[in-house]
Amino acid sequence: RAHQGATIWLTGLSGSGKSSIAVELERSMVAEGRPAYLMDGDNLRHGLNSDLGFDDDDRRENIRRTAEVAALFADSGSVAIVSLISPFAAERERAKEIHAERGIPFFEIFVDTPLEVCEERDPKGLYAKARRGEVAHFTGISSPYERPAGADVVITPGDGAPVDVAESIRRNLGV
Ligand code: GGZ
Repeated sequence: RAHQGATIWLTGLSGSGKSSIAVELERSMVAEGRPAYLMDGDNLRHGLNSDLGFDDDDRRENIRRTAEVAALFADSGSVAIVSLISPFAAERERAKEIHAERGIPFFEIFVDTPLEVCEERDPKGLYAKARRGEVAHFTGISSPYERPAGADVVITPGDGAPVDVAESIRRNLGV
């Protein structure tokens, strides 16, 4: 194949900024003629995963399906960019294994934005709703987020604008 595929998996809280970074990663690669495709949790939940909610079992299934689809894209030579809260360490580990079993490079990016910052941003008002008890199982409020221990890259709010973070991730990973 002309291109070696890979999966870049961004994990972090709602409002952490992972989607903004993911968009810049995709834009930057496509601008160079590198096949790249963004899979965003929020969007996948309108189609492929429209039957899933936010309890633990549904999140596990959400992560599993997305990992399988990402591996297919990556196997075709594309860079699959996944932006999913993916709060459970075991399922992120499984996503990594699915790729390893098929010899596909897999990179985990932890967008480590503190809960207080995400809640302050609250772009969709979901944290406020969760605090009022109007959204069940909200990550960071009423549902756990297990922080990754061995991420390939960790991003914190001081690291700069998404466009710059995306470039530094690409340099760092050599993709
Ligand atoms: C977390 C929720 C919830 C609950 C709706 N908990 O910031 P957003 O709005 O645009 O993206 C979030 C998205 C999370 O879906 P994921 O598929 O990434 O989650 S997971 O990997 O845990 O399966 C958020 C919105 O959906 N949202 N309800 N209860 N986020």
